[in-house]
Amino acid sequence: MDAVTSPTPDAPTRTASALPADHPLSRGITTDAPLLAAYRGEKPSSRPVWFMRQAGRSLPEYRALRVGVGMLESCVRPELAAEITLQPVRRHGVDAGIFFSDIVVPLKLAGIDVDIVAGTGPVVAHPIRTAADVAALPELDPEQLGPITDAVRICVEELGSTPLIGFAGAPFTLASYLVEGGPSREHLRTKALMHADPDTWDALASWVARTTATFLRAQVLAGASAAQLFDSWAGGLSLDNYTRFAAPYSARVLDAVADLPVPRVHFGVGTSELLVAMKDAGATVIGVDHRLRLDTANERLGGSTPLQGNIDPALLFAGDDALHRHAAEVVRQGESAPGHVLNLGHGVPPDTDPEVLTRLVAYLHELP
Ligand code: 1CP
Repeated sequence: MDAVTSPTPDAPTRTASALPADHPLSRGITTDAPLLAAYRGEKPSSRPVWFMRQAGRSLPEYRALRVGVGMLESCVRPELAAEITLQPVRRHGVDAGIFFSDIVVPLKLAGIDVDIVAGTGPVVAHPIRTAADVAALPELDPEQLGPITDAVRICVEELGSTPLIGFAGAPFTLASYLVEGGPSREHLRTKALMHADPDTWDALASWVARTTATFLRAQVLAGASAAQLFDSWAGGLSLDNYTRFAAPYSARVLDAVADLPVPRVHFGVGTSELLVAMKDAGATVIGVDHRLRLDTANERLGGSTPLQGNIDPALLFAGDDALHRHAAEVVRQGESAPGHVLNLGHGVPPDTDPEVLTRLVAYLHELP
């Protein structure tokens, strides 16, 4: 194999030929950003940090913009979605923007009757539970993603050398909302469907994989410099069930951007036993939640995969001394991996004091 033209999964190529000429990576604007260097397993010029759910309710400027505007409505107004994406970058000085949208946005744009209900999360009007329900699902046409690609273009123009991370929800997590009809703790109906009617599960997970892959690829082509797949609820599956019913469909989504020279980050909650399978699905970076030490995660992954994570979000409420001590320990454990991007073990809780986050970023940037 020719090492230049055939990148290994751990080392995305730095050539940007598969991207449009005006993409930040084609223009070399974000190529050497600390985030991307760490994602490639190289030594970054400074320690990169960003936070999952850094945009949103912890920021008063977000709450002000959202007055009278529904969550999904805000995602399809390009100027608004771009402004919300930029708010935490300006305020905290983080090393990446995460595109402001939601994992259910491509479902909504495809024509599914889904809404995000304040205080609850995504709610699906007509849950998808039978072969007939699945057969009636509408195909997403990339043309329907105009508001998304417009918003991404505004974001990358404003972000300059700070990379934008595009994202999508993984098929298992998204299918769980479709089958359950809303947020669920145990995903009982979803897991029952897999075993009771594997053909219908295959058709549903295949539809979700196509739809969410279209959403992810559109963001990367429009200017995102990295892609993250969120399989938030995969930790509810055993390794056997994950490998059989979830990983093949996540692999299709990651494969949909594998020809593009962007890192592919794969994250889930409670996925300590699934990390190797999540990497084998085609990820180049693994996001680790706060339940597993990063040095242990690195060992499980064979020491060849850059990691992202995993400050416990609860420590954001423990005072700066305890938080910074914990963060320094996470940094130390992350040093075992070929590359490390600081993040939380899950999203920023809505009632977090944003100044705690700003001080945490400054502390991490100053740490020797
Ligand atoms: O800064 C950012 O990260 C903003 C972009 C973003 C992302 C990456 C949002 C905006 N949502 C997501 C991903 C997302 N959405 C995930 C994966 C990440 C995770 O595990 O946190 C999931 C599971 C969802 C589904 C969802 N949307 C929930 C969870 C519900 C549950 O099942 O517990 C919720 C509460 C939402 C609404 C939502 N999405 C985003 C925001 C800012 C909000 C809150 C809406 C509001 O302001 O009222």
